[in-house]
Amino acid sequence: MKQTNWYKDAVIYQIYPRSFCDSNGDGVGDIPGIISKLDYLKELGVNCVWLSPVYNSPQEDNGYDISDYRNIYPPFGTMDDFKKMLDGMHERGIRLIMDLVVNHTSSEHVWFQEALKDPSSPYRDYYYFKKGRKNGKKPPNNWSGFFGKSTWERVGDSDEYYLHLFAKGQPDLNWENYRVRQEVKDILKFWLDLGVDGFRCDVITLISKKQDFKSRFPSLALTGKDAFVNGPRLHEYLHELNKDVISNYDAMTVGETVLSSLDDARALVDPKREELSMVFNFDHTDTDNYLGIKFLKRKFKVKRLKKVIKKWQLGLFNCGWNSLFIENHDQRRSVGRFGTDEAYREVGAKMLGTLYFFLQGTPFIYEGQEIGMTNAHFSSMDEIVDVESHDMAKMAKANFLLRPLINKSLFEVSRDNARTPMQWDDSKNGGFSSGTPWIRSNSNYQNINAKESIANPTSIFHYYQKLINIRKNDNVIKHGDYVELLRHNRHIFAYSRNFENEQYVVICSFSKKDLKVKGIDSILKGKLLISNYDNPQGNTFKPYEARVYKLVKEK
Ligand code: TEU
Repeated sequence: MKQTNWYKDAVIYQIYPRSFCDSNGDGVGDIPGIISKLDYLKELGVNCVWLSPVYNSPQEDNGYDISDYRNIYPPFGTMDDFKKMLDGMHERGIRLIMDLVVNHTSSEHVWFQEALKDPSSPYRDYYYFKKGRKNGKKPPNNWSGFFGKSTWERVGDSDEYYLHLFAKGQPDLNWENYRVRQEVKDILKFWLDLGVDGFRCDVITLISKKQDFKSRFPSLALTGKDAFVNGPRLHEYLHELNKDVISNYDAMTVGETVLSSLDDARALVDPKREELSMVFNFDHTDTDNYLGIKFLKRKFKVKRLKKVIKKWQLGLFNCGWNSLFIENHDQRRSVGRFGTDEAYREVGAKMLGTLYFFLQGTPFIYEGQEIGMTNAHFSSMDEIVDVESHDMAKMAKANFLLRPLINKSLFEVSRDNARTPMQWDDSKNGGFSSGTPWIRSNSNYQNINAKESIANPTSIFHYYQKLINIRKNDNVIKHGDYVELLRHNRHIFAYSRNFENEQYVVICSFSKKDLKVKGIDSILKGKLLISNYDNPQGNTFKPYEARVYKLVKEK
């Protein structure tokens, strides 16, 4: 099948179904709710949706724990609803990529249930069961997982444990077993044959593990990661999926590649190797923490952001393709983040949008980002549902060294900040549900909601609409090179994109004060493509001002 690389022209909207739109008043978003909002997505202008998991699941991790890969979680709807939604998207020129969670299943998946019931069942080898140390009193090794605790859970009072890099209801699949790989390929085929256009591959860099299962030197987080991140057979497995399934369709894959370096990423997306179409890198989300640990918050600095953006823009130029994002369901909201201030919500959101939309790659927008939804400002653990936050809170209780660090930042960095219900209008619960939402709505829905944003021509929504429009068939954004400008300026992030005789110059201020920017006089002569203020004042930039100029060079 010919690969058209359509994803390079896509703007992708992420839907977190639980929080998007509830059609039946049970407090949980659902697929009929999504169907009712397809015209909204069309109006925004996106041409692809990434749907977070809708498969059957006990929802310990809101669907990232799948118990049946071929059926829909009943509160979200039915397979018929799903097909209706897919058709509705395709009719509107919107593609759909599914979340593929195959590093682990739910512990309620029939494979795991069979494996538990009978140690001699072939399903036992679908997972990692290992004998504990000290006659089973201690886990097989000292590895610690993504939610802070040991990666091992004891099986009843036997001496065996099973591996789980995330919550204990998410046992890791054993990809060494060719039958597991066959099962995964069958799942991919099932959804592609239904007409989906690709997959966002959850924690795909964790699927291959070193097989020694020995303890490692303890570290503050993720002890043992050299054994389970970017494991020895990762590339082989991805190539196998691509060769046997993906390449038979015009489908794309974007890997969630936690802890991957630029070199790892280059190999993963190198078209010649036939592995993934794109990867998500997280370097920019670590510009406001220490050691890549989000609980260890650190003051944001523009220069750190400049450095990582440049690294990835140059690093994948002509040899790969970036995915671009500032929010998702695991990150807190970008309003008030990355050097912006919630008090300057509108200009700040538009500035960040400008900054990443002119980069090379495929931009993603997370539901609510396009209307400038804000963090939830939680004040009690009772308001928080997320398993990661609760696991972290437990760890804080148990570890007096980490306690002050975690407690200090937990409310602020909890993933639930991004999971409060989508704010559609100023009615009860922001129009998300007529019942009681599964998680509380953000109290500011009366002012911040989609209805208001659509009615207001200068809203963040309309700004995003413009950004999306500019990208359509734009060669400079798609093919141009990246040149960093004003490198030493601590408040201005500026770069140019250059293609043939055209140049775009993006200038973004991260200052709350008016700022005179030196050295841009020749740029100011260009045509202003977009700006978040009405009347730009020469070389004076207002708080969080963003401008993009187009210059045409004489041939
Ligand atoms: O996330 C993987 C992942 O690395 C995150 O858990 C990350 O460490 C954390 O959220 C940062 O705060 C994916 C999914 O996006 C996430 O929602 C799931 O919980 C996780 O995998 C397990 O499937």
